[in-house]
Amino acid sequence: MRLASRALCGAAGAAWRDSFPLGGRDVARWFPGHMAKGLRKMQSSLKLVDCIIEVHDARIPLSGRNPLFQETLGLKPHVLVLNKMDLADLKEQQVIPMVRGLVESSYRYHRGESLEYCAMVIGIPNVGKSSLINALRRQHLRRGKATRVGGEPGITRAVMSRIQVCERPLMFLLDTPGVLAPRIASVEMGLKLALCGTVLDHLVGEETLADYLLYTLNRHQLFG
Ligand SMILES: Nc1nc2c(ncn2[C@@H]2O[C@H](COP(=O)(O)OP(=O)(O)OP(=O)(O)O)[C@@H](O)[C@H]2O)c(=O)[nH]1
Ligand SMILES: [Mg+2]
Repeated sequence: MRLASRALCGAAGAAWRDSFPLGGRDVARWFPGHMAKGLRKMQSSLKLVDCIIEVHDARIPLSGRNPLFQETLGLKPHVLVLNKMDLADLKEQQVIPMVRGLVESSYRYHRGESLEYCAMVIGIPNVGKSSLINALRRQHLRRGKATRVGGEPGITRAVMSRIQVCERPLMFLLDTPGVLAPRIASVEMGLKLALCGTVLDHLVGEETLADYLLYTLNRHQLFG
């Protein structure tokens, strides 16, 4: 009710809040065991791959970066994918040629002789890593789902065995669990992450989250 009355009050011409009161709030830590374990396994799987595909939610290109990835997995060539751009046509996506070009122009360590390409798909939770793998497989191989997808964070819980996504060039992808930074840098960042479904709502508080969404929509004059 409080939210609805604020929206109505705005529609009648009252001033919008130009800042969101964050004082005294804190974001609970959310770095469950499967993330720490997943990250260790991702590090030890680096020797199996030529390239890293880092998937982002296009709505939070800055808040959605996890600095841990650069520190721990930064050695290999990197492709950044901005996912959830629903207006983008999948047929236009260039992930496979880009990975191929990047691998061919990079040093491949002990994998120099290998004729196949392998990349690890990483990112924070729920940004669409597994969906991307299934979509590439469907597009290039016309084959069905190979990894589980779901609407809440934490669906993929461990580094999976490699999944073929293309025949020419022969390419495999490793799906991995979404990994957040162990400490979310600010409450506002936590709110953005939660609104995009990458952290659980209760960590920032459902009411605060709803209020922040309303504040953001009002600021952008999105009254629909
Ligand atoms: N609107 C929209 N939703 C998407 C897109 N890609 C994935 N999703 C949805 O986002 C949710 C998460 O997708 P997943 O592929 O499971 O995400 P993930 O990154 O593998 O998640 P974790 O395994 O939990 O880390 C699902 O509900 C998907 O249907 C997209 O391009 N647009
Ligand atoms: Mg997944």
